[in-house]
Amino acid sequence: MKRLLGIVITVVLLFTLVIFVPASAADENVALGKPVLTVLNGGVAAAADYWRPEYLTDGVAQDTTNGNALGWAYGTLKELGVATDISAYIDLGAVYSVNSAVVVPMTWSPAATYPGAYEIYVSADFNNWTKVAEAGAEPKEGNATYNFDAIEAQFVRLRATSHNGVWADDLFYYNGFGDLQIFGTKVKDSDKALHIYKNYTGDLVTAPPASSDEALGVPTVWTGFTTGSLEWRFTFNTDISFWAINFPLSWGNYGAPLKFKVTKENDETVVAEKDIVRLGDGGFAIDFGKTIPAGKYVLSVAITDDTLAAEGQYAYYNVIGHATGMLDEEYCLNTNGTEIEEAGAVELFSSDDGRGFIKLSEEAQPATQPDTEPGTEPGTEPATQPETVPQTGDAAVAMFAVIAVLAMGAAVVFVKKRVF
Ligand SMILES: [Ca+2]
Repeated sequence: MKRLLGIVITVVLLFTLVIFVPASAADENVALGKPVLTVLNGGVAAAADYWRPEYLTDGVAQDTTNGNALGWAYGTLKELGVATDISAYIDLGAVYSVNSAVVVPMTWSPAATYPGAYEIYVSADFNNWTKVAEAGAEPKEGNATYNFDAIEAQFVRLRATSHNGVWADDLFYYNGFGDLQIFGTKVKDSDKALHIYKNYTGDLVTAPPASSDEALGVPTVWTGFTTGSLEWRFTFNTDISFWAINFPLSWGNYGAPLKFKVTKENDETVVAEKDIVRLGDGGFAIDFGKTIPAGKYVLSVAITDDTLAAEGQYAYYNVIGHATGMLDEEYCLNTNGTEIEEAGAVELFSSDDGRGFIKLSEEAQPATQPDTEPGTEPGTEPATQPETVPQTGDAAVAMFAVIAVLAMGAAVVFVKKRVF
């Protein structure tokens, strides 16, 4: 591992430092240091500390003083093609008049890690989004600057829609960004924020699940194993609207097809649904592409393939991990078939202030936010387009191996520990 780390550091030193230039003297990078929340639809985070979401707003292509801060990156299954739907949301923390965005490519491996197609949206309320920039799938060298008519915004969404097709290993395409900078001036303070509401008050229990209750000691929610149902149903009540459901701790095998469905608790009306293919272990968020109003709901997580493995159990499984301080049955009901299960750790992403999970017996609040498809505004054409200079880098080849090892390492360790 030291040798691999050496390669990383060498590459970092070789290909370094893109420093930005503000759009105008009066404007500053208002995204600098601001919190980033990512939603990997069908994707997996690059499994190493080199590619963390917060490196998207640390102000530089890569932080060489930190050694490892290469940017934000993730992968999606190669067999699904280069199209992807991955978003990073930035909360600017106040309302700013913004007029320029700068996308800084990741630079530790020229060409290979330049971002593919993306779109940038801004919003004042997290419901109505205006597209201010977009770019094609070609790898983009150098900073891409987008100037647009000044608009008041607190939230920024960077949505990646394709990989550049260069950065890959046997299983995954990878995509990454060195930095996203938003320039503007402050208009006013805001009491809104991107919130994460949890159905637990303690810490995630990260020990991997075992196959029997005796060995368990760690309550988890299983879907699709040797026994039980292929569907887990989670009934909950909220006083806030939410736009994504996050499972911060989860295990699932490669290729497991899952359907997520949110229905109203009282009349089974489908409010939102989404299909994904699991790519391996790791937490993940489901972005339903709309804001779901406060209310009482049933979340169904179902494996849609009941194929059996040679040993007789279901071929696919999905596990939702546990945490300490779980809310009890007054707040959340968990059923797997007819069995009452332990609660899985669930988080709601919201821009509302509220209590989050409330007792099932409480009267649900009326909708506080309209249903809005993100990015449906006509948007503003970008004033400039990035230049395209495709390149190849031999150093990238070594890094592909490193990333593949890191990404798959956790899954391999887990599988070895499992007893089916
Ligand atoms: Ca950065």
